[in-house]
Amino acid sequence: MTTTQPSPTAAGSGSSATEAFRAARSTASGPSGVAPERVSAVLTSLLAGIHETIRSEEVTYDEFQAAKQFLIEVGEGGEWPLLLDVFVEHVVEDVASRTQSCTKGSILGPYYLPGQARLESPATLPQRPDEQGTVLVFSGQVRDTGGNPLPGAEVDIWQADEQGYYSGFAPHLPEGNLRGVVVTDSAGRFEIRTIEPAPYQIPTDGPTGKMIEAAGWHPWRPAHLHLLVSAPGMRTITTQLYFRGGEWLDSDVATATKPELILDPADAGDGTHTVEYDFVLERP
Ligand code: MBD
Ligand code: FE
Repeated sequence: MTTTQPSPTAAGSGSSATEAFRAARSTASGPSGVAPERVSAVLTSLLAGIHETIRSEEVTYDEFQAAKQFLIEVGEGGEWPLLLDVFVEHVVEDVASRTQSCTKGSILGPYYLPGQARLESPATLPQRPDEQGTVLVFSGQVRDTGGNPLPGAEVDIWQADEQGYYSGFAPHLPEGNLRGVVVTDSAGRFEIRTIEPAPYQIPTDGPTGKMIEAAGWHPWRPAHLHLLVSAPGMRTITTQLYFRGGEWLDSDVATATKPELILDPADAGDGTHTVEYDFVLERP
């Protein structure tokens, strides 16, 4: 790949995700404490899995110390959100989705930033005057499980640009670029004008990237749009949408694709792509 832009350094992306996570966490109204029985049950099971791996793989002292060094570097590099979201979150989402009958979900990932520009539909996502990439007009409707449209629903969308970089996590991009909260109209409909993102590469110069390379894996996610779709009284959907025929669709490093979440944009005849996708929200 030839590019005139700086490469996605670990310092510019993965580590900023630690600050974003801390900021979100400090305002979250999560559980204040977890019962000791629960802590004990989960920890016992987690440790049993690690112990069993050491026995079955006959892990050596050298390998144990290398693992310790790696974990220290993940923390120092601020890459815990990146590492956990790429390799663990998809299973948490899978378990959470067992009780859902709304539009399929996917992982949140490390690059969500709250408080973006609120835009009436039809909307154009904030972008640079010379934003590169195929124009995509993404429209649809937000409904409840009874088929009733949800006016005033929020479609919070964020995505990488045509080089695979996220604003807020790549120093050369303006704040809020390709991020926005689009509000559905009186018919529950939204229309969002944006560009098609590029696939995302995990920064190769940080501990997560180095681990992937050491294992001989690839560091790519297929091109995707991130979405949080919400309405008063409804369960918020966290999901992602992908593109038919896109590279890495069948080998996402984050294991976060689902067949129901693949868009198939059509050419409008002028090089612009259009696509429709509807969201169904359910009550909590
Ligand atoms: C991403 O863009 C992403 O969506 C996830 C889940 C992990 C790393 C980068
Ligand atoms: Fe992403």
